[in-house]
Amino acid sequence: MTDRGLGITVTEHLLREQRETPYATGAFTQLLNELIVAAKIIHRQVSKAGLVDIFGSTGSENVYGEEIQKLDEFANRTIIRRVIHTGHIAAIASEEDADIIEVPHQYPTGPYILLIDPLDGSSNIDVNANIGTIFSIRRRIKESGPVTLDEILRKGSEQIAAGYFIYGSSTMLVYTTGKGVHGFTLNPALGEFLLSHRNIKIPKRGKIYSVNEGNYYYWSEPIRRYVDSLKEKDPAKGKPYTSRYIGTLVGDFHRNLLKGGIFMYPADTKDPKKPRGKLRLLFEAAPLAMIVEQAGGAASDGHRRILDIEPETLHDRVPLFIGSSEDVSELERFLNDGGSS
Ligand code: P6P
Repeated sequence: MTDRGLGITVTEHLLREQRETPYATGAFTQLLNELIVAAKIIHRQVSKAGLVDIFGSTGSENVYGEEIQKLDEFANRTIIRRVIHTGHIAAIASEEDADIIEVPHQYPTGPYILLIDPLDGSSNIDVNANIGTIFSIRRRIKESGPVTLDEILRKGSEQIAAGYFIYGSSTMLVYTTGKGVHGFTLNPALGEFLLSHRNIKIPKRGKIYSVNEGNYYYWSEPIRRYVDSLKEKDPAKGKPYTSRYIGTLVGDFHRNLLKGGIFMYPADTKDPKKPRGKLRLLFEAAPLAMIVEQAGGAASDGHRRILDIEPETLHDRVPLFIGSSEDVSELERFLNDGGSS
């Protein structure tokens, strides 16, 4: 069956994928639909954040010592409330919660574990810049009983689906179930996510690099040499590259996914709080790594494929280099071969 291109709703697309998946029970489709409802509710709050008292901080902090913004908390609660009663999940893990969120006994459970970064880029909420929601879906290892940490601390290659919602000039859903990457744009008049980017493929090499250059002196020497090399004139490699940095991972990742380029959050050699960088393996790096590889790109911690890394704790951080495959490979050569371009 061929796509009818623009105009196909995400629900139609999900049902088609479900029909093409042997033994699909529809549970995954229903779970993704609940995430879509949650995103529409979050979109509504984000789009009026400037008008109601939803800005600002709650005065409390998350496990990373970061101030929890009111929209963060709202997004976290909204997603949990929408999916916790569906009967398709065994547990939820959220970047905003220290421990695994169990399904209350009064609700049925299912085979999936949902991991969420409910509102990525919350520091940008107050300035109306892109923010997003990242999700990852895994199948539990055990048949029944409470989900244990060892069922979650597993390689990203075991994810069965990953995606994000980006709240910006328009609200989009980008997701993969391992059969390519597809983008859907919310038509606010219809309240429907419509297929707008079928089978996204990231260019093999880009001309954009995204990194917080304010941390330059905290990077290792090879990383500094790599970023410096992007600024030198080398027309054969389309250099100098353009620097683009929103400060919201979903926003920077999404632009580079469509246009090509590399996003970097290196380890901080001088901040004991960020020896492995700032970004979270389970809630940010692994889901985006699944998406970028499905789109033909690459994601690495500088030495290892992100999807091969086994977490030690629920909130592990990891250095992240993600985007066009040739750009990530060049970065790795600087790190591993002493900086040859
Ligand atoms: P910095 C947002 O707080 C976030 O977690 C990611 O969305 C973003 O890529 C990164 O932090 C930005 O961090 O240190 O550059 O402000």
